[in-house]
Formats: sequence, C-alpha cells, structure tokens
Amino acid sequence: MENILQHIQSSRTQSLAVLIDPDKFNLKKSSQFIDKVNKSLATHIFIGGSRVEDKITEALILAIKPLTNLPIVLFPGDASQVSNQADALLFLSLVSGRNPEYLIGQQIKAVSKLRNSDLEVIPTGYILIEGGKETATQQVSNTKPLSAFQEIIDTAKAAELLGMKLIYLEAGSGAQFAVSEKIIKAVKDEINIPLIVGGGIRSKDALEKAYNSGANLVVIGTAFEEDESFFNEIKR
Ligand code: 1GP
Repeated sequence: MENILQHIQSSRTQSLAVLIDPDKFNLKKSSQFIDKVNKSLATHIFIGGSRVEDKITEALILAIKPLTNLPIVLFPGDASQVSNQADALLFLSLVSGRNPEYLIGQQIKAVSKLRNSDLEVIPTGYILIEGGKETATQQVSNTKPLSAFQEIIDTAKAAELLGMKLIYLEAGSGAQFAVSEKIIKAVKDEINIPLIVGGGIRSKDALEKAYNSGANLVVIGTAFEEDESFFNEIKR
C-alpha cells in the first residue's frame, strides 16, 4: 500500500490538512467537528501545537480515530507529542532557526518513542517565514522567522540536499499574512520534493493561490477553529 509521503508525492489533486491543536480542542465536540472534516475537501488530519500538555495528544487521537478514515499525521511542537497511535509523523527540523534544541535536540528526545513504533516517519525541513506577527512557534523555539527571499529558497534547497523528504513553509498559526505566492513558486521551482504550506490561510481564494503557486499540501487550523462555517466553503 502507498504510504502517506508517496501519496502526497503522487497525488494529482492537491491535499488539504485540517490542523487540530490538542490544547485548544474540545474533545466533547469531536464527532461534530470530525463529521465536518469528513465532508470537506480535507485529505489529512494534522495534530499538534506549540504548547500542549502531556498525554492530551494521544487522548485526542484515540477519540477521533474511530470517526474518520483520513490519515492522522502528527505535527508536533516537541517530542512529548509523539504518539504511536497516529499514522505518520512529520519529523520536523526547524531549519530556518539556529536553536539546536529544535534542529536536533527534540528529535533525539523522540527516538525512545520511535524505536519500536510503526509510525511512518517523514523527515521534514520546517521553515518559519515572517507572517506579520509574532507566532507561538517563534516564541517557543526562540528563533526568528526568515524574510529574505533568497535565504528562504536556499534554506529549502539545503534541507532537500540534507535528505529531507518534505519542505514545510510556515507563516505561523494565525499569521497575519500567509506565505506569498512569489515565495511558494520560487521554492517549488528549486526543490524536487513535495511542498507543504501553512499559516494564515483563511479563504478558499488563499487556498487556491497556494495550490496554483505549487503547494502540494496546504494546512489550515485557525480558520476552522474560529469559524466552523468555513467548512461549507470547502465542501467536497
Ligand atoms: C500552523 O501552518 C499551520 O502551524 C496552520 O496555520 O492556524 O494559521 O491555519 P493556521
């Protein structure tokens, strides 16, 4: 069977991940929320956040797993959020930053959980890009987002050359500005691996723009958290 990375790579249609932050999600609303996800264009459910209490992530996965056939992919802010109950893990390295803890430290801490797990582990170059306001990722990782055009492109290429299998361009959750079409296009032209784009995407138009610029997968969290009627805009 095709794994999750192969599917993102080979899929002719673009993918959409609904991001659930375990810290903000009300478990009692699981079935109502997941029902809307199932009826939307979403192809994946991503789970993760910058600050999440221990064990909440696993409880969330166990609650939603019986409610959907969509793959559940961990997008963890730190090693404590790694759970064998998911289908795959974005094994993120924050390559835009210069904080060793988020380049390699948390990854080492995750190994004891991964050694005997059957999670699909997807090495991902995670690039934080200036999105108009200070985001949780920035605060927690104590790193600065990139804004220089060539540096963003070179960072993505370096991550690919290091062997990363995905690049994630992140404007930050709730960003004021999503990653620009110009940046998405330029990175897409430079790399030969799939591209994920997220942060600050709040409309169907912005979603289309990201796809048309070359995103293979778009991640949306805040727009759904703030207003579930957004699901109606992106119905199957
Ligand atoms: C954040 O890229 C994701 O890590 C999604 O961002 O919450 O702004 O949609 P939003």
